[in-house]
Amino acid sequence: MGLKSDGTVVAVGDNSYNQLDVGSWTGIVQVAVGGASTVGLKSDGTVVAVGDNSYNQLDVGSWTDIVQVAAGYGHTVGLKSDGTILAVGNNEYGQCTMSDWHLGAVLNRSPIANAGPDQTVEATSPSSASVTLDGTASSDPDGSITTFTWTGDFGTALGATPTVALSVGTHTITLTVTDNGGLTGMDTVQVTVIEVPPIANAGSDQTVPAGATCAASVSLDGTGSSDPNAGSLTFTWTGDFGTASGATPTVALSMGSHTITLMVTDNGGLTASDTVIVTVLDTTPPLLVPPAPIVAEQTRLGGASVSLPSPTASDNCGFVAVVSNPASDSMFPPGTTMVTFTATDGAGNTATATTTVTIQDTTAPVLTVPTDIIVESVDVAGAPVVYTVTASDIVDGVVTPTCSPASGTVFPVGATTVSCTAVDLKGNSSSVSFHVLVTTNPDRSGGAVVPPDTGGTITTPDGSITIEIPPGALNANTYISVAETGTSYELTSNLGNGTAVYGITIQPDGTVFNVPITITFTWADATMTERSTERTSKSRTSSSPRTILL
Ligand SMILES: [Ca+2]
Ligand SMILES: [Ca+2]
Ligand SMILES: [Ca+2]
Ligand SMILES: [Ca+2]
Repeated sequence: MGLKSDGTVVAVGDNSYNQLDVGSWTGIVQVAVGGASTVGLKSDGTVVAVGDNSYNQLDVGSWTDIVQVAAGYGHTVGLKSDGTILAVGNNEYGQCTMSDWHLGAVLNRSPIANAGPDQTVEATSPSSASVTLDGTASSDPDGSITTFTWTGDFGTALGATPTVALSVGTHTITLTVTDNGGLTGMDTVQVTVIEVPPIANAGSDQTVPAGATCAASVSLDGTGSSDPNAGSLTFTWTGDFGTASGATPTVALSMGSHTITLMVTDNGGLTASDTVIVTVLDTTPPLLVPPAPIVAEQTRLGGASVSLPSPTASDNCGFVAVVSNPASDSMFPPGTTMVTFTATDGAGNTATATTTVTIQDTTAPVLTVPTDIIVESVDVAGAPVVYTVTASDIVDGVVTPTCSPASGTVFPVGATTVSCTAVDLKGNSSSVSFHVLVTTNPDRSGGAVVPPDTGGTITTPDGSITIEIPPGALNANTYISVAETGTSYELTSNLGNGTAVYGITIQPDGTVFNVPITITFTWADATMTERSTERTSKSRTSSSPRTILL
């Protein structure tokens, strides 16, 4: 018969009375072997027995508080904790009669261990917790507990309330108490240490200005995150920029509002999340370069309409709209007008720049003068000549010109240059001249220069004209004559028909002109001298034809 430390019993040998049927026993603290029986004392003070029961020596089922058992050939004896004796079985020899036994000493009873209730605690440091165990509910029924011994995966601790370090997880801890009599009691307690999740803090919402490319480089801040049990943290940021790691990453964000999520993970694998909103705003005004100052010529009394060149405008975020005041193609008054350009970007940022429009009048009046005037005078002193000269200015309208000699003046015989000048209100002036040729009767010698070096026009209201080409030009006898036929004038010359000489276009001989006729000289180097003239009329034949020496 053998009692194992785990409270079970093994047996070998004669089993004719089933005295070895102890395989199912547990919790046994003592065994006794009788003649053909086996008795076991359980830790709870009860007794079990198997084998020969012919003397009722197995009738121990009602026994309690037994602290020791013994077995004889046909009887079983039990010692109770109070010192009295129980006995069953063969009493042929009075071996079961022990009711008057008086035991002088009470046996020591085992202490009862109490390791406290199971507990679950949060980790107080990375992956572990300091846990206080409590064995103060242990007791000894007849003495005192002298030692508390706790054992577990942490090792061994002593005392009623030791503090031990336990890792995250579930631990079974055994308390063994020993009383002053050296007996022991055992109990177990389960302590579970749980990881504490971290606390995420993605930082304060922030607004940042967009940069030159309409984006911003933004620093995120997760340093406000923590782990209550001081675990290490890893940081993962996600948003429309992608993902970033670390407590304070820098990410590139486009213009607009971005919601970014921070997830922190502690060393125990627990996570927590927080979000932060980052808004990227365009705060940069457009770049505006105005056109150079504009100078335009006045086109009417009120000024001029001016089409303004566009300024150069750009913005970091692309869009920009430009307006001007006054608008392009407005009527600008004479003088200098400030023009203000305003550029506005998509975010409403504005920039202004100015230029000037100056309307000026630098255009002189235009003079209208008569063609050269030929007047025949019966007075060798000359003749009064009346002419009309007008002038107008784009801006000022009609301008009164001044001419010298003035209209109505007596012009001397010969050619006189009349110079006319018109000045507008801005002082712009223009001058034009023309000629007045006063001729006299044919008896007068000498001649007038009409006009020198420029050619000219002679209008003969009537009469005949002979034009001779001077020596050195062609020959001394070169001439062109226009003879009155009575009803008109006929051209004759010795130059042949259709010949052009120094710009004179000669008509064929016999060409008949209707009066009046005009002969035009156009070559530049000719000097036309009227050698002699005679007043003629359609009513009579000229006896002294007018001759012009070229
Ligand atoms: Ca005790
Ligand atoms: Ca933690
Ligand atoms: Ca902008
Ligand atoms: Ca003018």
